[in-house]
Amino acid sequence: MTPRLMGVVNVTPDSFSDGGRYADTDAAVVHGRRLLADGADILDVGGESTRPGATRPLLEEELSRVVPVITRLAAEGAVVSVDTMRAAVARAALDAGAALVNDVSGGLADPDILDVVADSDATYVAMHWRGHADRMQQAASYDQPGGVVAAVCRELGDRLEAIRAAGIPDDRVVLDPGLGFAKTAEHNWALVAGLDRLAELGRPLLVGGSRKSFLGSLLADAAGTPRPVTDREAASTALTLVLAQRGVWGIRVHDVRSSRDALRVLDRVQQEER
Ligand code: PMM
Repeated sequence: MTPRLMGVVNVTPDSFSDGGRYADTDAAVVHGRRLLADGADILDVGGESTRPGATRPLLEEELSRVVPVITRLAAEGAVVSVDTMRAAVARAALDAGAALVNDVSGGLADPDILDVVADSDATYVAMHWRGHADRMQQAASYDQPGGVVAAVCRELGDRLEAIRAAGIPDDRVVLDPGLGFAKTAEHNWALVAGLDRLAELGRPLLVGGSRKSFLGSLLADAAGTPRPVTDREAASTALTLVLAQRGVWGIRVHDVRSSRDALRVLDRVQQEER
């Protein structure tokens, strides 16, 4: 099956790839419409930057960034996801029309978020996470047998238990390995190669690798300077194709158009094979 494309609408002044570009409501709504026209299935609206070292916005700030954008895009018929770790933001976003809660902490940052989702009919995306952005890179060590893939399976399995205990049915849960979150480039590649192991948890997978720094370091120049974030699109699109061939449920991307084109090419070849 063709994976869903989740287009990123960051309403933040400081996200690593597009921070500040869509920081006001109107600009974010226009950007969301553009992503829909480009072929997004879901719009992921976020008001907190999670790039390494970022500081957290106040609750009120986060609410005022995301709620008006979600209200408008959902009213226009878009399937909207809220990218938040806070229960109060999830609740307000669901009231504003969001259909998914994308929690990069998998319920660890604010456990009440699980009750909010349980009380709704929203889909819950639980990402693998080991701590807030100001300290996550210190947590990037996976020394147990099986390395990063085994650790992420184990830790996401624990989250799944907590999610079930909160009363969220399995058919509303999607898991995400959390590329770049408490992970080095090596860890990210191991996880992409090890997605089959994660799929054994029995839930669909969402993966977000678009424009992340492991692509920048892969494409570093001869002097070792990483490829800047503005020039990682072809690699991001290639990653979309790899992920689609591995059967993921969804792919979170910034440039929906190039990923949609790639998926159409893949789909056309697969039609021929059927
Ligand atoms: N990555 C970012 C933010 N939210 N959500 C999920 N489910 N998975 C991800 O990999 C993910 C995410 C960070 O990237 P951004 O700053 O470009 O939004």
